[in-house]
Amino acid sequence: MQDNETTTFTSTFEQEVYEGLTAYPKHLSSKYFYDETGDKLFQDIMAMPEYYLTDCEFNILEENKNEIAALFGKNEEPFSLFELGAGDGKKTKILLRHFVEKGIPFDYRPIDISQNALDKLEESLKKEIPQVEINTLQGTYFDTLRDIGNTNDRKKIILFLGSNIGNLLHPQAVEFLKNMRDSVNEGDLIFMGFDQKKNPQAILDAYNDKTGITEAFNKNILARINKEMDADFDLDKFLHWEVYDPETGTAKSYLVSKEEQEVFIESLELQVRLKAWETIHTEISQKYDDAIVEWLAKKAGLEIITEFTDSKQDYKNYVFKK
Ligand code: AVI
Repeated sequence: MQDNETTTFTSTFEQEVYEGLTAYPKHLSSKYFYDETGDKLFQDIMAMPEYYLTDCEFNILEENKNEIAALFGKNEEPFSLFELGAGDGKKTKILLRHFVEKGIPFDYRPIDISQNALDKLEESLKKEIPQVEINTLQGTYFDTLRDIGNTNDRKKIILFLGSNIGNLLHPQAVEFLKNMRDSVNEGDLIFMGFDQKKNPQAILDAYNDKTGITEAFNKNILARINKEMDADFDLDKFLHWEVYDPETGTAKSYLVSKEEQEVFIESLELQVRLKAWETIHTEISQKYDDAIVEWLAKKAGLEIITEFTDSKQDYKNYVFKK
């Protein structure tokens, strides 16, 4: 609930919706896509043939698991494997299974904002790979990176898969990498996925599938505002629109108002006016090349020690140290 002079809100979500929809041009943050429906839609996206990122990373881990095991488990020193935004851990299980088979000493510490996701992951691991010692950590990236920084009992490896970093603008990505750097010690490693620049059409197809799953995912932010802030967005009055700039490597998602309309958000006591074809920018999905990743690493005080990729170089996992 906001009051006009000294605007106060009951959550950061409310505050950011207010600020984003009273700004010009309008914007909303993609971090708010993820409620239960959004999580489910993202699972569906990852299973779509157009969304090549998942298969690429899956194959890179499968093809290189021996080399990755040698890198992480160097000198047979036990390590803790932290994973930011672990989700269902599907890709990580390739590594976990392999480490167990090779008798590599490690424990797994998945981190996620959703306790529900962590409970499910723990349950599935107990069934599928019961030898893995698992300690879950619930929280935001920011809080948990601080916790990781305070944990110094073992060598640390931090995984950040899925090109999740791509949802951050470059200055935010540098800040995030700096936080990562601050949470590790000499000898620790950071293993991250970065989707690469490629045929622009493949990128547009991945973010604008014909079945409309990505459209529903993008519009879920309006559905959430309807549910959680008592608003009356009519989802059919918006188009999902994707653009990709092959020069900068930035894919951008928009919701475009198909007509002039007014929406009321009860909890914010806010009337939102949209002109016909006015945009709400919702997400960036940055694509990278070596030069961009090297530049980000340098800015954050990290060094790239090696990288793994697929035959077409569509996707890369880089390994950083401090
Ligand atoms: C979570 N993140 C890395 C996904 C991406 O590719 O930007 C989210 C997504 N947006 C549309 N499709 C998938």
